[in-house]
Order: sequence, then structure tokens, then C-alpha cells
Amino acid sequence: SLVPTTHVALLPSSGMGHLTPFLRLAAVLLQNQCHVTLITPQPTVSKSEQVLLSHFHSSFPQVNKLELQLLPSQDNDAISTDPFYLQFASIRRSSHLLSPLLASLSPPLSAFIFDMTLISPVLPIVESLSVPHYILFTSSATMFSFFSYFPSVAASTSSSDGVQIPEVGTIPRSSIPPLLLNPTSLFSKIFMEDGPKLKKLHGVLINTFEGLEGNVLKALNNGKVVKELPPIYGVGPFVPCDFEKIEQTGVTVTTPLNWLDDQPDGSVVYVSFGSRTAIGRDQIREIGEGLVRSGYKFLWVVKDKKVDREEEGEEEGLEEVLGIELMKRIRENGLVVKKWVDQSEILSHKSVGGFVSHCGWNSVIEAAWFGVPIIGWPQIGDQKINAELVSKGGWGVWKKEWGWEGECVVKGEEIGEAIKQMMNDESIGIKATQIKEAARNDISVGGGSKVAIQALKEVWKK
Ligand code: BUP
Repeated sequence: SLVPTTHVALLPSSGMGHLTPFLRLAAVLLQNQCHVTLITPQPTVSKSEQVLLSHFHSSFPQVNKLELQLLPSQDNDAISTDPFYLQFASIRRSSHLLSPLLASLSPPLSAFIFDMTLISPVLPIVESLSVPHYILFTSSATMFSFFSYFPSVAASTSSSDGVQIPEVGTIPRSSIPPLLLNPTSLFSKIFMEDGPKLKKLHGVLINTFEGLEGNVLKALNNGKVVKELPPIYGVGPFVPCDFEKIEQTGVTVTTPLNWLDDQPDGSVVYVSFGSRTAIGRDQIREIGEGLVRSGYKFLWVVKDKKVDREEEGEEEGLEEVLGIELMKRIRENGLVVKKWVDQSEILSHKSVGGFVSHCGWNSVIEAAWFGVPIIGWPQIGDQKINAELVSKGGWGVWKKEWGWEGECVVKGEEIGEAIKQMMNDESIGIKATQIKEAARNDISVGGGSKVAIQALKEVWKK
């Protein structure tokens, strides 16, 4: 045909929190008549990532599928014990292998969109191949503004109480990702080495929208945060897709969905801390206690291991973690699952009235999309920054004194009280409905996200 094909290649990093938004972006690009190449680092860390990828490729056979075979890990990777961070390091170290992959693509690339943790290693490659290059930032625009601003003030933060980002607001010291306060962590390295290179990108895509972070997007694009940033595109909210649905095997077991079907509208609290945080045994028991005390029904996803592969063969009974007595009271009031659940399906269910969440960015956006109020309980990384923007928006709350993962054990009584308070607060429910409407407007004709995607397509045509 006479119309040149817009060909976009995507490269996600490790963990469901990075892979999911990339695949949802791929779906948006396909809807917008782009030809898509997906490059995935192999092998993946978790089984969930592998399953999601195979669902994606069977739903979209037209997507060109490429693998980046990672080099074996090295001794000096002992920078962290978190398998997902080790994988970040491994992808960074293997990224020179991208050169032949990218060079062989046909038709030539209109854009290459890669994970935000890969800027330093990928830049020289795409620059030498003259491929237009973008990152997908898989957290909030507020977190992005912190990422872009922090390197310039890092030297003076150790003694001060926070980071004041022009036009965006102050990030208190207690909300700064703890790994950033350790200068030898990979997280710090990515911030300090990659942050200053943002101006070399052709653009930054963020899964956010005007109704949620319009002011931040504006400040970033007006050069108020850091001068000479490339265009920042709010292309969210990414909508959960059909290929993510998991088969419900074992008809005899109560699935979350048929359990939810039996509960009254808005009566259930959904509890999940994401795919990467394993909560300690003591805290798990207190959460169980708190949920029972709240008096609300609950659906609770328990995870006590960081990577799902580890669970094979050594699955431990929940009774052992929670104790028989507590387990009995829990069974009377709620449903506890240890497996991967379809979170979007749960959040979209009419019986769900609140979400106790670690505030991983994908979870926040999914809650906004379905209009579910959040009780934030940030555990690591960017999560306090995300929790604060939810609470500022009035559609959720978080308890600052609950601290980071493992910092202290929060008592069940306190947890139950917090749930009761939020579930009874009508104004939070109203705000959550408003954020849902704003989310839906943004991806409709004339909405901010729709406009951003059109703008990108125009740029890619040239
Ligand atoms: Br657990 C779990 N089912 O059982 P976040 C998670 N999810 O669908 P994270 C399920 O995984 P990072 C489950 O809907 C979201 O899309 C959830 O991403 C889905 O947190 C994704 O919320 C989790 O960003 O990642 O995994 O802690 O730390 O990278 O943000």
C-alpha cells in the first residue's frame, strides 16, 4: 500500500508490574493500526510473566515476537537479593545483544519504546542505529518528576527533610524510596546515571491521565520541573485486556468470582500487596485479625514468597501461617487465596467496595479505572509517592505511620479501624466514582490520552 507502516518495537523489563503495562500499550498500538514487535528478555523471573506472554501472543498472532536471551548472571550482581532487581541488572548487561535484533527489523522502526530501567545501556545502541527512542515509565507522573529532578539535588538530600519539586510538591524524606538513600544500590545507580540522560529521549510515555495528574503532566511539559525534557505523553489509563484473563480450573473450588457473586453490592474489601512483596508471617496474622475485626467481608490475596516459582512443591498450608483458630474466623467472613487472581475482574465486580493496596502503580490505575477507593499501605519503592497522590485526590487514604515493608508490625485492631473508617466514608466513594468518570473521558474522543496517542502517531509518520 501507499501508506507507510508505523512499526513500533517494545522492550519491557522484569516483573508483572513492568510487563503488564507494556502489553496493554501494545494492545493500544494495535488498535491504532501500528505494526508491533515485542522483544522479551528470557528466561523470565516468574511463571506469571511466562503465562501472560503466552496468552498475549495467542491473542495477537500478528505481533512480531523476538527474544532477548539474557547472559548468565555474574558474581558482582550481588548488589541485591531481590530476583527482580537481579534481572534488571542482567537485562542492562545483556542489552548490547539488542543491536542485531533491532537492525534486522523490517519495515524500519518508527519508534522503539523500552523500559525506564534501561536508559543508559540502550541509548548508545538506538543512537547508532538512528532509531527514534522512547521510554514507557511504569509508575506515576509524580514519580517521574521525582526521577527527573532528584539527581540535581541528591547531593544535598541526606541532611534535609525532603525534596521540593517545583510546581509538583514536596516529597518528604520518609516517602523517598529507601533504596535511593543507599548510594550503592542499583536503584540509586539507575536514578543517578539514567536520570540526567532523559533529555536524549524522543519522548516519555506514562500510564496516567489528566484527571489524575494533569497538573504534573503540565508542569513537566512546561519545563517547570527540569529544563529540556522531551515531550511527556500521558497515554493512560491502560485498560485491562481480555488476554490477561486466567482460566478458572477446578470447578469444585470456590473461585473468587463466584464467591463475590454471592456478596451484597459494595460490601467487600479486596486486599492485595502486588506481585513483588512478600509480607512477614507476624504481619500476615495481624492483617487477618484486622480484616475479621473490620466487620466487612473480604477477599484477601496472601503472598509470603517473592517469586511464584519458589512455591512449587513447597506450598505451605495457610493454616500454618494463620493458625487454626484465626483461620476459622477468617473463613466465616472472607475468602483467602494464595494463587494469582484476575485483579481486574475483582476490581470491576460490583460487590467490591474498597481496596487495601500496596499502591503499585498498575493497581492504582486499575482502581481508578473501576472507581474503587483505596486504603494505601505502601511497602517499597515508589509506593508512598503513589499513595499520597491518591489521598490528595480524595479517593483513598493511607496511614503514614504504618511504615515501609518490615519496618514495624501494625496491629490488627488498627487495621480493622482504618478499614471501617474508610468503608464508611461516603465522600471518598463519591470521589472514586468521579475519578472513574475522568479515566473513561480521557480515553474517549478528544480526551487527553486519545490526543497523546494521535500526536505520537503523527510524529512517527514523519
Ligand atoms: Br499479586 C496479583 N493478580 O494476584 P503493580 C497482581 N495482579 O492480576 P507490583 C493480578 O499484577 P511493581 C494478582 O492487577 C497489576 O496489574 C495487578 O502491578 C496484577 O504492583 C499487576 O500493582 C501488579 O504495579 O509491581 O507487581 O508490586 O512493584 O513493579 O509496581
